[in-house]
Amino acid sequence: MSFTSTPSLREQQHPLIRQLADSIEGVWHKHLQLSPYNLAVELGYVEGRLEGERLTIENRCYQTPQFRKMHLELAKVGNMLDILHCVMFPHPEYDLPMFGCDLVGGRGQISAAIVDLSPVHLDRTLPESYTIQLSTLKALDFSQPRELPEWGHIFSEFCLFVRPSSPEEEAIFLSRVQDFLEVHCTQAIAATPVSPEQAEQILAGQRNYCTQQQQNDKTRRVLEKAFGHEWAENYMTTVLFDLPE
Ligand code: BLA
Repeated sequence: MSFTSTPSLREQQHPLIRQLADSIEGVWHKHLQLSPYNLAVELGYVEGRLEGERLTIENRCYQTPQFRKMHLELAKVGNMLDILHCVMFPHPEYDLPMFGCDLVGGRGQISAAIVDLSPVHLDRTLPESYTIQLSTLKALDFSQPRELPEWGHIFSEFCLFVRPSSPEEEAIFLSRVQDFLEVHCTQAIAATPVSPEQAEQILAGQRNYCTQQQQNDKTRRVLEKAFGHEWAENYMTTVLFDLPE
């Protein structure tokens, strides 16, 4: 008999989502000092119904000395839609960008794969140490790049947004996410706190990032259809893209 709680949803997801979830947690465990971050209990595991299909959401959340909240979410709508959503929210006392990753797929095909380290400076630049390291990564050439929506101006010049069209492209995407996380985690553990004035500006940058992400109608529509308008609004502003008090 096994007493470990198996991540039930993970096994049922598209292989790229499963690999990415394992890989994200692997890099986190390798570099960071993780403690649990408690979401409201009723939001850890959620079920609703969407067009006759069951929508299941499974959340994992951690915190570390550098990150206020590190959120990894897997969601599944029947056999139609598999979703991975991940955001790392730094404490505003550190000059660190927002790591974000979203994968959306259905029926064996990932339609949207996006990863970025997004700036929180008012002038939309990343810390110089990030720009230097990210610039050394080799340029990638995907056969189906995707266009960012209007609110996508929050993303950096290093943002990758594609529809991976082969197992090779899926592997390249996975590997780029790992590269971003390696850069991010090693930068984060070396970071020192900024002045209160700078922290205030970083908080404003994080607020802008979250406000723009909340404009994603595609996410909102899925959640609204399954759980209703009010629930979706609450979930988007308190779980997916919340801010510190
Ligand atoms: C797109 N997000 C989408 C799509 C769906 C969702 C259905 C459309 C897929 C497609 O166009 O092929 C749904 N995403 C969800 C749901 C959740 C989710 C329901 O995370 C959570 C329960 N989104 C993020 C993060 C980023 C992000 C962190 O959560 C980026 C770092 C980006 N998702 C993102 C973008 C699109 C998208 C840019 C395309 C939006 C568009 O084309 O309008």
